[in-house]
Amino acid sequence: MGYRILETDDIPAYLHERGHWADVTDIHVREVSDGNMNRVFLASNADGSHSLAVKQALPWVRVAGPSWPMSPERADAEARAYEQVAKVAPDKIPVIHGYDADNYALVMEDMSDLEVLRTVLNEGASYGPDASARIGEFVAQLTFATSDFGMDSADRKALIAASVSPELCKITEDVVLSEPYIEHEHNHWLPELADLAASFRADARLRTEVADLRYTFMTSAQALLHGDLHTGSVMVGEREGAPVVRVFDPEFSFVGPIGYDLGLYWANVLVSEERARELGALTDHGDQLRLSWEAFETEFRRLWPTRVDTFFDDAFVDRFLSRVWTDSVGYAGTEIVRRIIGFAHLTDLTTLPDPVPASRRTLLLGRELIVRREELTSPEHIRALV
Ligand code: SR1
Ligand code: MG
Repeated sequence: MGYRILETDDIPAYLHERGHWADVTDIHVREVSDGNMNRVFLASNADGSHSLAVKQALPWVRVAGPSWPMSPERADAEARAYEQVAKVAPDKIPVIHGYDADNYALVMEDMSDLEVLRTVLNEGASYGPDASARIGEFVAQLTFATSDFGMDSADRKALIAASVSPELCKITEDVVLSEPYIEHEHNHWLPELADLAASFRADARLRTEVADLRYTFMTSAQALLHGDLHTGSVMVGEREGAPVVRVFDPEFSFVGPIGYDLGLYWANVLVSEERARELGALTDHGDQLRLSWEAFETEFRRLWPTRVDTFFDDAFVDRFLSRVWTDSVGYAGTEIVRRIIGFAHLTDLTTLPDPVPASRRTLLLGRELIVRREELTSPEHIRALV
């Protein structure tokens, strides 16, 4: 049978067809689709002893509908990314029970006992000691293993070829790395931000710096990325008394600049901080960029002696990490800007009683991160700017 769009009522039979839960008949299913792109169903049985999630890519952007067609092959990219991460950081992703390439559907662990990090933060909780460090480690483990330091050159070329994802990269090249700086029907903003949106469109210096970051995004095949590592792509919680952090939704995965993953996370951390500042509810927000960077750097340097090509010497890793840092600062800026005057906004700001002051502050911060990224060389510099 070819590709068919699954509905809630199809899921029990679909699970049986795919070889799951042959003996389970009392399957209850609910749709919990939440992100911009795909549909997600949770299936469980009556006594709660079985539960699974089914995620299917539609042939369009879910929130836009058929007017914005999008190849469901993005699910292939997601499945491939999970395979790679499972080799090096299996504790940081959901368990994948199977991928159905005909229907672009993943059957995976039900994580409904955990919570989306963005939701937790929006509700006023702190990050705790673990989340950002695990994210930094995740980025280091995935990117080191899939870089020319972690893989033989021929295998790397095969990975790059297999991970090419033109449609999803184009979304990022458009909605993150160009549209917010030009007139585009996708863009929208609060009326009180119209002056800033106009000044960003007229800002030649900003435009050139974003073009530079966009070019790096399009050409720098450093390592396999998650590709959309915002706080809505992270689940947190506790299992058996221990903190749990799971990164999910790597459908934007491709081989690109490492700083894109770190930068996306940092932007979302900084937006969350401005929300908390607005509400007078700051907790540990100001530590998170540093914690994730330190964990990333520590893990990357821990793995460095295992590199497959020792022509890359110890002095080179310092230079490499310093470039990753600078890229990350710049991409953090672009992620902030697009989340306020581009297509996809963030509930961190949109659900504030008055979103204007925090949105203005954050937007201006985003610009500084982009244009001054070369001089912002440490987490302390970013703190001073914030
Ligand atoms: C049309 S998609 C807009 C955004 O949703 C995804 O989560 C990515 O962040 C993408 O940029
Ligand atoms: Mg997503």
